[in-house]
Amino acid sequence: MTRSEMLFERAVKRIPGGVNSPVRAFGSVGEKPRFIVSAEGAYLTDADGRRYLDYVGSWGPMILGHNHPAVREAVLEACSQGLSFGAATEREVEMAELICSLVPSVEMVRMVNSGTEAVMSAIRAARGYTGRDKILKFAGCYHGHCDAMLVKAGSGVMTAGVPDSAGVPAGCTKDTLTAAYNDLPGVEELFAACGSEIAAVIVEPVGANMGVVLPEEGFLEGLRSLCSRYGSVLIFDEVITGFRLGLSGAQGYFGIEADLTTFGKIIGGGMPVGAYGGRREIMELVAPLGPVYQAGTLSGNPVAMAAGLAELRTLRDTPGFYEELHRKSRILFQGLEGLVKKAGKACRFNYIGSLGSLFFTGQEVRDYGSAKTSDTEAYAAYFSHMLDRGIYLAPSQFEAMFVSAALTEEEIGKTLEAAESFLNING
Ligand code: KE4
Repeated sequence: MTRSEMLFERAVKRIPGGVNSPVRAFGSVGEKPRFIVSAEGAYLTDADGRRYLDYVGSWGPMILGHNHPAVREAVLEACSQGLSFGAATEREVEMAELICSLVPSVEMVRMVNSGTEAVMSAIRAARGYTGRDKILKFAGCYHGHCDAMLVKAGSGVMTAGVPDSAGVPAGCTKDTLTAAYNDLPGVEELFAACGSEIAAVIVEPVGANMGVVLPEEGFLEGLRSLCSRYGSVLIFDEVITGFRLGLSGAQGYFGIEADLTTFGKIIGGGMPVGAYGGRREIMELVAPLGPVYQAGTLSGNPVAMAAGLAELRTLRDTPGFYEELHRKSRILFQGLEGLVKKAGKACRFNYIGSLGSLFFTGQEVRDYGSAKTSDTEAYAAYFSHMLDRGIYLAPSQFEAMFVSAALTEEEIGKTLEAAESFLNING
């Protein structure tokens, strides 16, 4: 029995599913989770001393690679000054100023402790600002686990949202409408019917929680113009894309400004951090300034701020950081795309910047419905094949590959070799 197996045996006795977040249980790939003890650069090391090239990167924060010296030293220095004060600190001011300087649509920002908290708070601010109740989301987009967002995918656009989790009262989802990603006509129809009741549209500007799904030409622009026309708040959930696609995230990449934006992951540099921010007239409604209540014991925690500031400043101050990250990502993604074409296997590869997904389906993947045609058993076989060769991919078809700057072309070549051996065997 491996040490990871022994640890998992203990874990399942005291932690639901043995993990503190479901995807970590490796359930959908039929493997037992590897317990990680350390990470450095592009590599994870598990409890049995096995090293893996990491394409999860803690689900996004590790864009610089693991244990980056600038982040580590900033955290150690902050720790030496005390871990938490429950009081205002300079680092929070610096973080707010930095985010506002990098994302033009963000005039004010509030720190929280997770992406879920950022989304929950942004929705409340949008409802407080508009005095409306309805929220429109898209099937296949994940915005954390606040009740209003746990809505059965694909529930009729016009009908009240049906909870997609036990323990969520129907009342919490009745005002959540769901449309199909990239289906602008469907959204236009919905706005025509009840646009005056819609407080906000929340969208992942690049879908990354159904695998990677790109917005089609005109989709985001259409959401922007509909929200402006009907006085609804456009919320870009940039928990993944924020500072991943570039210093101004997806809004900079696509040239579309959101009214509110949610952040997480990279802004914490690996520590628990989320944030929401946007137009001053909306954010000024947030307590203690206005009537929209939101609070948090550890929000803006000085150690977490130190980690996030070090990461964001490194991204901002490293000349050509994103160009190089995207150059290496293209080598990997175009290499994988070429392999699936050569193997003739029913596969599709979607990618943008340093995010990508291999789908085991012959269909173009443009929304949740098409993503769900993917053969998840084939993905599980691919995952295990790669894991056995020291390549650590997302343990689910419906997640993304996250490329970090620590990856070298040699390691990308090793990844492509491992993928080629799978596709040749299973082509
Ligand atoms: P957290 O509450 O997990 O920090 O963030 C929720 C969230 C919000 N918005 C988007 C676009 C997200 O992707 C997430 C969380 N992402 C997942 C990965 N797909 C986190 C991994 C996990 O759940 O363990």
